[in-house]
Amino acid sequence: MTTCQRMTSSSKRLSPSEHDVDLRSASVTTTVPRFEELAAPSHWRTVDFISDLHLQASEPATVDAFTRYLTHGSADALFILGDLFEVWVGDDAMAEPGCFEAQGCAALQAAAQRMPVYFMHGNRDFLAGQGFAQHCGITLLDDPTVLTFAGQRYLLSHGDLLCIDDVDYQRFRVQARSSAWQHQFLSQPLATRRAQARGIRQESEARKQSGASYADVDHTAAIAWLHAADAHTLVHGHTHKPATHTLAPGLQRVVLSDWDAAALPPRLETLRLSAAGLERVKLAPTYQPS
Ligand SMILES: [Mn+2]
Repeated sequence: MTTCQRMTSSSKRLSPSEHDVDLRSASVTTTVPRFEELAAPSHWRTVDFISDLHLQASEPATVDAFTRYLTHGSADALFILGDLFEVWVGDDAMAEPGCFEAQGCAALQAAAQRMPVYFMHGNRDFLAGQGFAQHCGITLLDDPTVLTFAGQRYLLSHGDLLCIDDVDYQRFRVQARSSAWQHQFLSQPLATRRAQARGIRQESEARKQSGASYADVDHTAAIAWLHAADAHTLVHGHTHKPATHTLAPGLQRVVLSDWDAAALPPRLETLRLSAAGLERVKLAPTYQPS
């Protein structure tokens, strides 16, 4: 069972029929999805990529680090490639005073006044909708998207769709992308949705404690995506295994770090794109528990 991975991504623009999983046979292919295209304006000198912050009430140090990063960050644009929030149970959640969603949104709102902020869904926050985006002043981004920057094409994804070995998860992903599933979930009272999310989180923690392994990005599928996108570099998160992999001559996969300000040493990192290419930038932990 892969419950923790099942709060999965949803782009309402893709219907299950366009997905690469056949529910009847559970066969998973490497069908390449459609790409959104985004051309960076020429005045962008630096672009930051982050993902997998998993903001939640029980991790105030990471919430604080995110707020500080947005306050002091110097990039010309920010791309959040999924799982900014540990869970998103509906856009109405951010209206609850003092909740972690409200804190995260306030930080995003302030940052969006200074630079464009793009948000791609992860498998945890796939229910973040247009209400959230409009409230924060940010732009939702399809998964995957090709970003053209300084004449190069970068393929951006959360990464869960490429973990094709986890068939149970991919099946759930198709289901959770459907408007019927989302309507049913969102029609429940907020407190019920929060309780369900807590239950899922507990199962997820139990699975992590048990040492269960998770599927990783499939290299054949990643290469197929890159060829189809006419791109040389795939940037993704989700797996929490930051590394740069050469997939084939001239093709690479760059994996973003997750964030945990309370870990020793802290994991606080952005991937910065400039005309010189991609560079990992460690962020200084500044949070002092009171
Ligand atoms: Mn994820």
